Amino acid sequence: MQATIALAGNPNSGKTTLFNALTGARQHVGNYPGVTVERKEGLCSVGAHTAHIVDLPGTYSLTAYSEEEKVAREYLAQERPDVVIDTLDASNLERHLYLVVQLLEMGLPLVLALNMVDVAKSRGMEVDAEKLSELLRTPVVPTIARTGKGKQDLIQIAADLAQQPVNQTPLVISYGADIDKALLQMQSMISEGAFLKSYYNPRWVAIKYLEMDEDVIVKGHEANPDLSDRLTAVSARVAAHLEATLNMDPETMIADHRWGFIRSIIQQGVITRSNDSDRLY
Ligand code: GDP
Ligand code: K
Ligand code: MG
Repeated sequence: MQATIALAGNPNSGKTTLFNALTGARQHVGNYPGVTVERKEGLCSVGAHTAHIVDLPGTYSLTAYSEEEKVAREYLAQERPDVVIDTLDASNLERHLYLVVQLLEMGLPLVLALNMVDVAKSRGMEVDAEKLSELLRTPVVPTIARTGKGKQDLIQIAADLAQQPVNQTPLVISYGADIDKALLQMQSMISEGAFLKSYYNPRWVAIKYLEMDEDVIVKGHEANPDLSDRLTAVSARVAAHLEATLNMDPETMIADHRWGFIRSIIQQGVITRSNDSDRLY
C-alpha cells in the first residue's frame, strides 16, 4: 500500500525545502479544487516502498479564517492522509507548537520534523527532541531540510506510523470548568447523533461549535439542522456565561488555554541555552 503523507507547518518553517529534499524531481504542481492555493505533490522512496507526499499550504493555525487554513483543514478532514508531518522551526519553537496542538486535538497520526536545528544552535539554543516527544506523546525527529539531514529517519518513522492502525488518542486540553463541562455535554450529543463523522472526533466538532467556526457549523446544519441548533444553543449559553463572569468569549478562552499548555511544555526544560545571560525561560 502506498502511504500518503501530508506536510503541514507554519510559513517559513522549511516545509517546501523539506518537500523538495524528500521528493527531488518527482513532483507535480496543481491547485486545490475551487481555489488558487497551489497543491504540490510528489513521490519519495522509503526502503522498497514509495510514499505519496503532499505539501499543504503553510498555516499558523487551523481555524477557517484564511483560504490556506481552510484548504489545509479540508484536506486533512476529507482526504485523510495516513500521517501528517508537521515542520517546526526549532529556533522559534513556542510559536510553532500552536499548530501542533491543533493537529494533536484532531487526533491525526503525527510526526514532528524539528527543523532548522542548525539555526537554533547558532543562536545558542538546543531543543531536547526526546523530551518534547515524551511530553507531546508523538515522534520528534531533528532535521536540517536545507542539507537533507534527518530526512531519512523522518520519512522512515512516518512510513512506519502509516502502517499502524490508527489509534491516536486525541490530545485533551482543559479549557476551564465552564467550557470543559459544555464540551462533555456536546460530545455526547455529537456521538449519539453520529454527527459530522468525517470530521475527526466529537470533541473536535464540539470545540468548533464553541469557537463559532462558520465552516463546521454550516456543514453541521446541512447534516442535521436540529442537532446543530441544539449545539449552537449550548455554545451560546456558555458564551453568555463567560461574557457575564469573565468578560471573555469561548474562542479567546480556548486559545489562552492552548497557549498555557504550550508554556507548560516549554517550562519543563525542552529548550536549553548555552548562554545563560540570554535566558528566556
Ligand atoms: P516554507 O515557507 O515552510 O515552505 O519554508 P521554505 O522551505 O521556503 O524555507 C524558508 C527558508 O528557510 C529558505 O530560505 C530555506 O532555504 C531555509 N531553510 C529551510 N530549512 C532550513 C534548515 O533546516 N536550516 C537552515 N539554515 N535553513 C533552512
Ligand atoms: K516561504
Ligand atoms: Mg513553502
